[in-house]
Amino acid sequence: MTMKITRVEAIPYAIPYTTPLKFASGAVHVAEHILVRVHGEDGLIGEAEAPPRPFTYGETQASIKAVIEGIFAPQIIGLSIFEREKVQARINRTVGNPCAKGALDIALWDLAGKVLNMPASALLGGYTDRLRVSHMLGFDEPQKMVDLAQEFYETYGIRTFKVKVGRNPFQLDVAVCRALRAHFGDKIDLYIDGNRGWSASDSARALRAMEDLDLLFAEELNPADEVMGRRWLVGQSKIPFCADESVSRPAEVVRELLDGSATAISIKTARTGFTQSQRVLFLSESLGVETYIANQIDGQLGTMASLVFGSAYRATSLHAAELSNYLDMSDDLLTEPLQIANGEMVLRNGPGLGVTLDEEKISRYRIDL
Ligand code: MUC
Ligand code: MG
Repeated sequence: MTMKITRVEAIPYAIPYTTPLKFASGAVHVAEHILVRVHGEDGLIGEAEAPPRPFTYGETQASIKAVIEGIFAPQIIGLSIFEREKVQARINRTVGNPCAKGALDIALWDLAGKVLNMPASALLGGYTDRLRVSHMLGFDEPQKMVDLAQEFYETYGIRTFKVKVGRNPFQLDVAVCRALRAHFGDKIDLYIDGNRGWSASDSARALRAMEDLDLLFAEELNPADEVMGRRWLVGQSKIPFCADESVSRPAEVVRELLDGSATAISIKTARTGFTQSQRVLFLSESLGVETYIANQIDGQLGTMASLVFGSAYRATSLHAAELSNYLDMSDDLLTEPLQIANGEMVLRNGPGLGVTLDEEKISRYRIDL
């Protein structure tokens, strides 16, 4: 079947957060994202969301729009929507730009699903229809973070929390984790994410100070570029040490694992789309390395993409997935908002990603760059 890509749009929009997320490498107050729309020749449109993370990958709303419209679109218009590997070969001649590439790829999968009238989850792997949800808790005072966790525990049934750490001195973060464990006992699972905020030595001390808190994972506590310090730290960690922003493509996964700089891998569809996320997943799974679906502070469209990919495979269904931080936003673009109940999010049955966007909301939040 041929079905040509006829047009690619990159639409910037801005939606404020009601609860801004603060973490060691930055803070997010407004979702300044790009809606990517890939048009097929039959009039169907594939859609995906690119959340720029300037402080992580160096992409901005303006750079994503520019690279999609100016560099990628001219190279892929005219290809069949099913020639995903050709699309990958062409866009990966350009290094970097993970979120621009990720959204383009997800929009193509969404379009393929719409053309075939099949859910993208079934095209990917069709393992299950739901994932347990993990919520990310941004920086605050210990009691406020406990109160917020309690609210998500009661309202949505969420039982897994990723605690942002990486502050200096590290004792404040240790106090937060201790307060959460004291409040919930063994009713919740906890893991931590440092966003490169600590040194190797502080990370080691913090992990020792939290040894009794039964943490599931420690994520990116110090920078992977501190090569020897990172390897030293990972070598002594008693829990899997997860690489996140240091693994924005499969080759980086290989380097970190071979180097002893990570023992678990976070998968974010926002930065590796579906096609490169498959490579990251299959590589990790084949090596016996655990993965979990993480959050790039996605809106609802990006969150649905994470659910579609994560639920399609057994390995990514084993751990709770970070699918809830869209709840911190004041509004979103979907006609029917996502739902979390009993700590789970369930797939929609429609073709592609299974969601539809509200044109009125797109016009309301659209901005000119
Ligand atoms: C995370 O896991 O690091 C913070 C920055 C970013 O790019 O994603 C978030 C969450
Ligand atoms: Mg992280």
